[in-house]
Amino acid sequence: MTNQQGLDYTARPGSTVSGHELANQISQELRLGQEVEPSQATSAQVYKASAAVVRRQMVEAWQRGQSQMVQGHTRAVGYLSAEYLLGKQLPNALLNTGLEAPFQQAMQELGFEPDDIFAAEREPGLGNGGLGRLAACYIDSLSSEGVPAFGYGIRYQYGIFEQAFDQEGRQRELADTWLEEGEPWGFENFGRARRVSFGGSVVAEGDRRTWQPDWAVKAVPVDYMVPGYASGRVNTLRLWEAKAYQEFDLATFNQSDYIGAVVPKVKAETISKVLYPEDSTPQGKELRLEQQYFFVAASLADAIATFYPGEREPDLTTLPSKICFQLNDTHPVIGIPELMRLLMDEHGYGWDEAWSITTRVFNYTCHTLLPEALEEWPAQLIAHLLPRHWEIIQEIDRRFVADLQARQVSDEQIDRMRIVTKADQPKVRMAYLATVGGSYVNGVAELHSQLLKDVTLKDFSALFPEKFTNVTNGVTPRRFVRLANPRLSALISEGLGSDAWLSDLEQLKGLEALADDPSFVDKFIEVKRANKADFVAFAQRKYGFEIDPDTMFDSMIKRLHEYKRQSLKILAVIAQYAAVKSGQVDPRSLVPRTVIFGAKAAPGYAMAKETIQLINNVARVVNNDPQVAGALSVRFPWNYNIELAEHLIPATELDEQISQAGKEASGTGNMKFALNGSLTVGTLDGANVEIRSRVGADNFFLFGMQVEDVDRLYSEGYDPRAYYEADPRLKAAIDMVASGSFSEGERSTYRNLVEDWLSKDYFMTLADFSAYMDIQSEIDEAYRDQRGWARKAIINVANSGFFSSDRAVKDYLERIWHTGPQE
Ligand code: B1N
Repeated sequence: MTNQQGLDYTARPGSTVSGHELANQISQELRLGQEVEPSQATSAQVYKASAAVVRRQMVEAWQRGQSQMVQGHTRAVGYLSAEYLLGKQLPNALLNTGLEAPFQQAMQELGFEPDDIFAAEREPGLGNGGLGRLAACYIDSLSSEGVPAFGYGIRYQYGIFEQAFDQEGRQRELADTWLEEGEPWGFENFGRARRVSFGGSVVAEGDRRTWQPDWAVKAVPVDYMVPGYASGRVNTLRLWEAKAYQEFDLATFNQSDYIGAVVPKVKAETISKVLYPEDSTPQGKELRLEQQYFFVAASLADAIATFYPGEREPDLTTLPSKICFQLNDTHPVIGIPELMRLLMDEHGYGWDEAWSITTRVFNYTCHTLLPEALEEWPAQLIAHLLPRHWEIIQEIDRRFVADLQARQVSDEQIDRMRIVTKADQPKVRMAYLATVGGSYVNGVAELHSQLLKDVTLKDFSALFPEKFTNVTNGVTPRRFVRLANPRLSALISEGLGSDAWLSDLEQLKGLEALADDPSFVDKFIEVKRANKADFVAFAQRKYGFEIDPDTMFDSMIKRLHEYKRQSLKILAVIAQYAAVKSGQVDPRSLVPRTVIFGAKAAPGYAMAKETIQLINNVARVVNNDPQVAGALSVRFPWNYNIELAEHLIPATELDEQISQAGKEASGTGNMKFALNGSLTVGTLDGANVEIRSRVGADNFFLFGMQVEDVDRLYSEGYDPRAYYEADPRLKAAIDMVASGSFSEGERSTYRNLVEDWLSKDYFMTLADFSAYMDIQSEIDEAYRDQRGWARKAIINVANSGFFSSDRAVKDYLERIWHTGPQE
């Protein structure tokens, strides 16, 4: 039996194991590996044993895939990403390897509840948000499509911080101690450790220049298996951990400097200690550059060692036929000068040959439009940390400028395009380096790619149009539909007659016809109702919330950022509340809603943190006011992560995607919601544009200014106060915040927010407010017709197959990587 990629279904690693056999293996693992009798084992112990057993089931396929990759002739993909937001591994590994049913049986036999076992896993939160989750979806799809691939990244000891709220509703950050009790999936592969060096100087020997670094760390790979869904392929996610060469300096210790003796170790291990918690706004910190170079240098050396095993003088002119590297945003771009250095200084190639190889193996994905989010490193910092790379970057820049001059580009334009800025304190523009040093540059949604060409990288796209392309993001339907929403999945399979949609998501189109089948609509409504009930129970258990299941679940889950405009949502809630309090609106006339937020703010982002505090306090006031009881409540479950997303998305009816037009590169939550039968209220931004055009304008709640409107208003001069004066609903809402209604009378608590709204409002929240309130009334009207709403939701599901990460990966294969499944 083969699937649509022509791969052998029966090659699923675990497909031949029975439940009873699996139970025996888990029992054995408990007894021999953990010295506990199965009947006495805790959930955590059973989880750990199960992971070990499942992992063992994959080893053979993993090794087979590795040797086929090295011996075969299919170009592999090396995905270079500083972030992987993986989520829990056990349920996903069971599904992809075909071990789900045997595992259920095994747990029954051993007397455990699978959900209790899954609950014991700590999720690896090695990413901030969409960018990191996208990397996780892509490695899943690469394996599922049978493509030989590596994910390369960093095994942070502490992932994205754990969020808590204090008494005042302010965010508190706690360390994410996910490795506290060990972790059963990663395999520390000491045999493949690499030396990564820093600092020092460059010395000339004849016409050769060599780097003499002054310190180095050991990069130890921790390997994770990435099983494809029903593909039989298991790829590797290789996350590097930094270790000291000198664990302990005995000479220093002997001088009684006990602390001094461990300083080198601490310094080395700091590199992979913690994930930077900034999303979309990188801070130019030295440690961050150390992290970037650390994982990229180790990965490039590892890839060369993998494809030219044991070769002292490999023919690296063949490297582009072996592997290509995708740069996930600018974070790994230091890999371009690093490969140049390897080729020239360590393997003796000349500049031109090295450049020809380098520019054919790298490609760059840009994930942003915010100018402040494009990384620029102070030249001084690079020169200090990586002196040889700094020379190479200058030479790339020099040659690039010469090339531009030869093309008769004006001096003014050349200055705009320089990789190294002309200034007293020059900077290296990493996005430009990536554009010049690779073959392709892609944006992550149609609109975003267009704006990259028209605005952000305009000069480059004018001169090198063939480099620019688009790949609209996608999400894996295995984790975000099949595992997160088993009820809907069963209904889809029933409707379509099979579960083949899980590896060919465009098949969802077949559901469209069922949107007018009353019995299917009934079942769909029943699925959503049951998912809502599940979420109510989950939120009660985990957060102590009392949520009324007979309200509309209206969710906004994403990083807290001004451009995403959580403040627009909370202002609308306040306006609604104010209208009830002032007697203008009868609460019984409202469609009852539960408004749910999930968001972490970067710890140093004051405005975002103030917004979190405001949301928490609006929740406190509104939820305790009997006047709106049953009509409006606000919930802010803390520590939004993959697990919460997996519970909330299937239960949501209305999804908020309300960023200022032209600011959200793509969004991927929007795709997950549409696939799970929520309707979107959104601006024409990022992938919203493509979602709306696929599901149809009637099935999407569009509002607000478009990119051109935003540009026009900026150039005309934007005055937010005029909007405050013009819409009494807005005025009432802001006045309520300013007067201390959500701070026990204290007027200064939200001063920064209020001042910003009235005087700057860079993302034009106030300008879009009226349109947003109006669309919410339309949404209420639509929701009153429950069958009509369900019909729209079904049409959303049916037309969202395009947003599978399998499709996105196939686009990359065709447009950028020029490779495919292992032959
Ligand atoms: O990448 C996602 C997109 O869907 C989102 O629209 C986009 O905002 C997100 C620096 C970033 N862009 N840039 C980042 C993350 C961490 C960091 O340190 C930048 N994240 C995005 C996937 O394409």
